[in-house]
Amino acid sequence: MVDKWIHEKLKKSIGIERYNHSVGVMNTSIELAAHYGYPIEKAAIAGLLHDCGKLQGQINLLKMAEEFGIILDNVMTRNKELIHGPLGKEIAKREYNINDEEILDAIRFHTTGRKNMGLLEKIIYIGDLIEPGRNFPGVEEIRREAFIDIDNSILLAMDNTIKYIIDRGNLIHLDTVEARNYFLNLKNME
Ligand code: DGI
Ligand code: FE
Ligand code: FE
Repeated sequence: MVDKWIHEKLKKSIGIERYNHSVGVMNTSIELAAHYGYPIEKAAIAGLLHDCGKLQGQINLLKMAEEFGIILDNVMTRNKELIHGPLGKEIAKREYNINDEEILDAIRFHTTGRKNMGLLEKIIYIGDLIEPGRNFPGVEEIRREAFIDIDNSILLAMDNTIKYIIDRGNLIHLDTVEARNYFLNLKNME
């Protein structure tokens, strides 16, 4: 479904393990898109490319972000694993010729989420966490809920992630906080 050159280029640039995870996210995103009525092809490309910013080897993420004109806030500067979202958006544009804003936003916000997320952003956010290769305490419940109530599954996933971040003594990104508040408010308005 996605052009072969994209698969080959991605495999080289992020490594086989991360590539296999990305194929898992692509397949789960296709299932979610079919379930919730989102264009399958767009979900497939976004799922496959969501981690295209996770380049292998020793690279200076800060320098690369600066070269791409990405403004990093202090949480991103201090938690470098958060940079691959915004970096991935730029790489998808420049190296994989993606121009679709929904796909680019889904890549950009797949790690933190954000308030008012669109359907593709939700599909990729949750697809990333429940693809078949994922195995963490609580994943089964989130997997089930993803096909029942995607908003509630994201809330469960965010609570899980935020607890994990706190346990490790790390900073919580403001987009993550705003996203959780957004989904919690949605639920309480029902
Ligand atoms: O790239 P993946 O490993 O497939 O998954 P990801 O992009 O969802 O997450 C990468 C890491 O980012 C994961 O360990 C959780 C972490 N993370 C998510 N939100 C935040 C965060 N880390 C910090 N410090 N703050 C956040 O708000
Ligand atoms: Fe990621
Ligand atoms: Fe991922």
